Amino acid sequence: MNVYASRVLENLTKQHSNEKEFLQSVTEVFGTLGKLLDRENKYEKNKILERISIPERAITFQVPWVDAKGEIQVNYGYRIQFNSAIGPYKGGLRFHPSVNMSILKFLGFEQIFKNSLTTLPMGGGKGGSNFDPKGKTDAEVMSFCQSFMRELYRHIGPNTDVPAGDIGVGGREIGYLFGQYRRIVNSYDSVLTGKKLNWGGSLVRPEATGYGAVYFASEMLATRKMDFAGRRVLISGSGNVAQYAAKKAILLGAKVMSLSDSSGTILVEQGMTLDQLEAIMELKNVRRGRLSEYAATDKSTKYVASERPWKQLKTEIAMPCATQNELDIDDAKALIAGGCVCVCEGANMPTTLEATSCLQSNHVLFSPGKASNAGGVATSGLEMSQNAMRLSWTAEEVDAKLHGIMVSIHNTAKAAAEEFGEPDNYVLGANIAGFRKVADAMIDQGI
Ligand code: NDP
Ligand code: 2IT
Repeated sequence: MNVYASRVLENLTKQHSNEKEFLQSVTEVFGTLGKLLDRENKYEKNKILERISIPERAITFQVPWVDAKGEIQVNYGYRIQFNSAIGPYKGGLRFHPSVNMSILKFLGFEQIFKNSLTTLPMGGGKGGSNFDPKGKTDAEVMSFCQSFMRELYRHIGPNTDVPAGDIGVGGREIGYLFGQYRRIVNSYDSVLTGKKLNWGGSLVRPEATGYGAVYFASEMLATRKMDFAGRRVLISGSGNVAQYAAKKAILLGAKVMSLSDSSGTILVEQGMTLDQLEAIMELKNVRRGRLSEYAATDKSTKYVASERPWKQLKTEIAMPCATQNELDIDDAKALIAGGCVCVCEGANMPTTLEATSCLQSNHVLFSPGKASNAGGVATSGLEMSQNAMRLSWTAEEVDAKLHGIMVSIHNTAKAAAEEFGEPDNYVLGANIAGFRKVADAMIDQGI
């Protein structure tokens, strides 16, 4: 690692030794900026690494709410406003019991570079709560969301900070949050994205992250004269990103052989049909059920409890779409042994650092989430544009823009990787391209 980058990382590690995920994401980014930092000393002179790795603002608050038994519950609420050099803070809200400062700082840090890559004017932010929506009634989720927004509203705004969904936050939660914002502020602001269509949402936003990841993987595969048709694909997760990655891959003729949740993996060795996927989506999205329940009703599937997909079947393409650090070094070795040629991250930082270098040194095409899952936030940007113009584009228009953005992110990352002499290193390319734009804006704007 470059001397300047390692000095800043060392200081951060001393200050935040307990923030494991945050330090992992900074290590990944700083570890790839060496050649740029060697070439240009303006970044060190302007203390850019020191400044870009501390959130401009980190808000923590209490979220008291009343459960179905009438008991008061209290959760932690957070919003990390990481960097606003190129636009208002933008990034999702995660509701999951594992949420803490380290996880939200890693997600907010990644979001800075991801949003920069989209070509749209958005800064980086992330927020959420350790609230667990699983097993809660709609009324409990509403009570929680209203209390969360009772504090958050004063920190956000259409030109300040525009949150959206992430794990545990979908259309239902965005609805309750938006309703509460509108009531308090008395203004119909474009202050959240991922809204439902009938009150300001964008067509294709639900599909955007998964579709975008498949568009990105298609571009990587094309560099080796390959595509999705007839290829075996393993996907993890069964939420928003995984569902639509699976759908687009099936539409392109691929054999999608798995989905998973935190309890286990469902396998369909012959490849999932669109009908099977639709039934799974109905179970997950409407009835909020588990994959094990689906497997019990469909004899053509196999359910493996407590396992992730990577060691279950040989695959050519792997798409981790669940959560951070869900693909480790042993999984990477198993994928390589099984003939995998492409790992495309749909989730944020699903691959450990060790697994990433193992895949890269074995010439597996590897895309970091900040490049390949950027279609979600890019389409959030398109939702903001439509809201600002008070009009809506057709599904075809939004999908064409999303596709164009994913091709552009691929080409930008590839060009930066080539410029710095590592043509296959999409991690390096994405980090340098994403960083350069934000860092130069910070220098232009002074301290
Ligand atoms: P959802 O809540 O819709 O789905 C999450 C999925 O991941 C579920 O299948 C869930 O299983 C599984 N999962 C969550 N936490 C864990 C865990 N600790 N261990 C194992 N499995 C887990 O979330 P999304 O699909 O929206 O998000 C998935 C990933 O994609 C996240 O990393 C998110 O940050 C990232 N992402 C999302 C975007 C979006 O637009 N939604 C945009 C870009 C990235 P279970 O039901 O058992 O919890
Ligand atoms: O990680 C992400 O990019 C998201 N969860 C989507 C953020 C957004 O603002 O749409």
